[in-house]
Amino acid sequence: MKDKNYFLSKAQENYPKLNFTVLTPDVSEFTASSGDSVILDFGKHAVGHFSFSLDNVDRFMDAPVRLIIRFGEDMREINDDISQYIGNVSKTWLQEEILNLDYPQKTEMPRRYACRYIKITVDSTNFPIRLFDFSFTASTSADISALEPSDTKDALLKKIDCVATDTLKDCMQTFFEDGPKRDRRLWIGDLRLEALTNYYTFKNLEIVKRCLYLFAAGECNKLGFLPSYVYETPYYKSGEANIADYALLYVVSVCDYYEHTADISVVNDLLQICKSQLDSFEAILDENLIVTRQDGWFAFIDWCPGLEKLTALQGVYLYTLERFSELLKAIGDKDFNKYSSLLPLVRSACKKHLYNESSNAFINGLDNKQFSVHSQIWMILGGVISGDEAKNLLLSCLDNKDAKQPVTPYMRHYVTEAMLKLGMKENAVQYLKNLWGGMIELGADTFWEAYVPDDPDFSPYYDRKGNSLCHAWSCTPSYFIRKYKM
Ligand code: RAM
Repeated sequence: MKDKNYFLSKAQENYPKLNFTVLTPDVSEFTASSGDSVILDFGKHAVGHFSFSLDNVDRFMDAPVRLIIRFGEDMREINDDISQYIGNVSKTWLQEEILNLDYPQKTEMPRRYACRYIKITVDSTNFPIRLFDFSFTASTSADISALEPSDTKDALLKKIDCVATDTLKDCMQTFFEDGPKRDRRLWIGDLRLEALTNYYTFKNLEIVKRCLYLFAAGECNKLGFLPSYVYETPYYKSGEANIADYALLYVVSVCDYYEHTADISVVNDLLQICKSQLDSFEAILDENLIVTRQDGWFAFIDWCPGLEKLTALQGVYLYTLERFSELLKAIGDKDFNKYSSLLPLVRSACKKHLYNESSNAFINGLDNKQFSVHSQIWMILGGVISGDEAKNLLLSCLDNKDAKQPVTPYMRHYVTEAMLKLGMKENAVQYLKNLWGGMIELGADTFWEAYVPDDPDFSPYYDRKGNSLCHAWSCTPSYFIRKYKM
């Protein structure tokens, strides 16, 4: 019987091995009195555990020493005044500890951090102290020795590929985390893009299987959609959101997995769940085959403020239907016709009800007449329009200052994919260079959760300090560069 316990046991069978590397910083020791501070630079972003030693200098320390230890994914996080934090994600994600050390000792900090820099401030000590033996034990389930360099001849793309694989490596722990600083959770949208990139880089199939099974064990909401995220630690827990686009992208993730492995046993285990995701979506279409608005956090698409999402969501549905039909065909499933016959019907419904002939764009009442890149891209990916008509629309919406624009590398992944689908490889290369290259120009060692070129402080959470600077869904340039031989 394929129940929660079965899926969890399959997830456990595929528990990945973690690889550890010990990193040392640029500074080897530091002598300090109250008020002094030092910044350690480990030379690259890493995820793991920090240890150091404390000793007296001349006189026995006489009283406890109080240290403030700040971990920063970049230098801005080291220098930020976190007392001013106003974000809507918990301030406990900001990585800072106060340690009171009673005696000279070696300290192995128990919590895991994501950082390149560590700032140690000696808040209080009676006599000068010596800090030394700094060490950071980094972990990842990626096997670096399995990573072949990309073939690209382009220097910037090469650099982007390295930063992208570093991003993926640091998000690959005992499952695909969305961000090792925050939320350290398994989300479907992130899983899909991490798995895709992993097929072309570290090729760790166990972790993909594990993540697919972890979702299979989750609790669906009353509409029938899978949880959008799950917790794995300290025990398994199904997440509280059930976003429809993520539920659909779970199905796509299973299709991707089969495409890359031809592993029918996993597909057989997950097929019924995939079908039920599409059936649940079909159940919320209106008589014209267009999705109806539902309560709560129903669609994600992107963190763009004020975004209307239903047209884009409808595109995700088509995209999934197409991929799922291909899978069913490949495995000779009896329900192939049931799903594939919907494709042309839903596509023509979209053209009829969601496309505005006078503006040559998907601007419609469903989304309060909002013009967004998101709607156009997902309608293209859903196959509602194609050829020159689609190319012109894609270029014009990206160029239009009045159109809602993507704010995450997640949505920009799908913009890039749409370009490649339309054969616009040159545009795709330029797009990767501008957007991901833009983060590198600003000093990124790993790619960020959100990036708006004109507004480097942009945060979906109202305070940049809450953003994750090593975010799974931003790792896909390596997928594009390697798959499309850029
Ligand atoms: C945030 C994270 C995660 C994403 C969800 C929708 O909490 O950035 O990566 O998948 O939002």
